[in-house]
Amino acid sequence: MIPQRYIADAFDLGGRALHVQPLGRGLINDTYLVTTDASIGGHAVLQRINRRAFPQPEMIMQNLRVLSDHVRTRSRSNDRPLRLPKILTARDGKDFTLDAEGGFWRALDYIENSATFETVTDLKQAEEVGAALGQFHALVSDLDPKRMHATRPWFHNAPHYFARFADVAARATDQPANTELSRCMAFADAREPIVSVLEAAKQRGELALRVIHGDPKLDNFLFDTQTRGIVSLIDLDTMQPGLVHYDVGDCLRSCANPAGESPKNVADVHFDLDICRAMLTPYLAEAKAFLTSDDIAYLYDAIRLISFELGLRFLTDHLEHDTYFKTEWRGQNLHRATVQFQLTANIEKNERRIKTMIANLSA
Ligand code: GN1
Ligand code: MG
Repeated sequence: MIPQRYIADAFDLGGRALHVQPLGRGLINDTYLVTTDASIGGHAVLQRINRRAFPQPEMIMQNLRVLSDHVRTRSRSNDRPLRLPKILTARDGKDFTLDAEGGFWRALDYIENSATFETVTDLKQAEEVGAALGQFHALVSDLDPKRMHATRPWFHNAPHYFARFADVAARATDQPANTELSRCMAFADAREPIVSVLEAAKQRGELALRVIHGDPKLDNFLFDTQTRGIVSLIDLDTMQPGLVHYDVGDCLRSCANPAGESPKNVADVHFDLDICRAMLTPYLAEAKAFLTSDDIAYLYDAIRLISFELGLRFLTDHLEHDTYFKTEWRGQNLHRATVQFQLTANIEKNERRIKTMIANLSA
C-alpha cells in the first residue's frame, strides 16, 4: 500500500502534506483529510475511488467539470449559494492521479468549520436538507442530462437489483440457516411486484430523466458549525442522469429514520412523519417550479421503493459475502438489510398519511 502522504503530494494542495487521517463514514470509497503547511486553508480531501463501484472513475471527474461550468452560469444573486466540491488538480495538471497499483486518487477542497450528521436530531436540520436538495435540483434542472456520463449504470434501477438478488439467492446454498436471513429473503420476495413502479413509469414517458445526485443521504450534507445551516452537498460520484425520485426517496429513507442505518435495536427503526414533513415542505416549495403532476404522483412510491432497494442491495451483498459495501463484521450487511426492510414496512403502514402529506404540500 502506497503511503497516502506520498499520494497527497502528487496534488497541488497549496502546501506540503503534513499528515493524512481517515475522514467520514463512506461505505464505498476511501476518504482522507489532508493537513498541509499552507497558511490559508491548510486542509484538503483526498479520495481513492472504488473501482469496483466505479469502473471508469474519469467519468466522475468529467461530470464534476460539467457541473461546475453549469453552476458558474447560474449563480442567482439572492440565493444563499450551495457550495459544491472543487477539484484540486494534480501537479501534472490532471484531475486525478494513479498510484503504482492502479488506484485512482482525486483531491477536493475541504470546507472548513463544517460537520456532518448520521441521524437527524432536530427538525431544523431536516428543513435545511429539504431546502438544499431542492436548491441542487433547481440548479441542475436546466442541465441536459445527456451531458452527464452514467458513472454507475443501473444505479437505482430496482428491477435490475431484484434480478441480481434473485440470481444470487438461487445460487446461495452455503448460507447457514438463520431466521433473520429467511425473514429478509421472504420480505424481498414478497415485494417483487413493486420493483418496476418507477422504471415502468419512465418507459411510459410519465417520468423524465434529469441530472440527479444519486446519493443524497444525510451525511452528504455539510452543515456550518456556527450557523447550523447547510453549506454544501458533497459526494457527487453518482451524479448522473436519473429520476429525481431516486434522490427524494434516498434522502428521506436516510433522514426520516431517526435510528439511522445501523442501530443497536432494530425496533427503534421507523419512518418519522414530522421529519418527512420538515424535509418535504421546503423541498417541494423549491421543486414545484420544475416537477410535473406525474412527478408528484410517484413520490410516495419512490420513498417506499428506495428504502426497499437499499435493503435489497445490502441483502444481496450479504449473500455474496460482502464484496461491495464495507463491513466491520460478518452479518453487518444482513443487519443493514433488516433495518431498511423494517423502515419499508413502516413506510407502507403510513402510506395514507404520507400520500395526504404530499398532496397537501404540493397543492
Ligand atoms: C453508499 O459510499 P457512500 O456511503 O456515500 C452507496 C449508496 C448507499 C449508501 C448507504 C455508490 O454510499 O448508494 O445509499 O452507501 N453508494 C454507492 O449508506 O453504492
Ligand atoms: Mg456515495
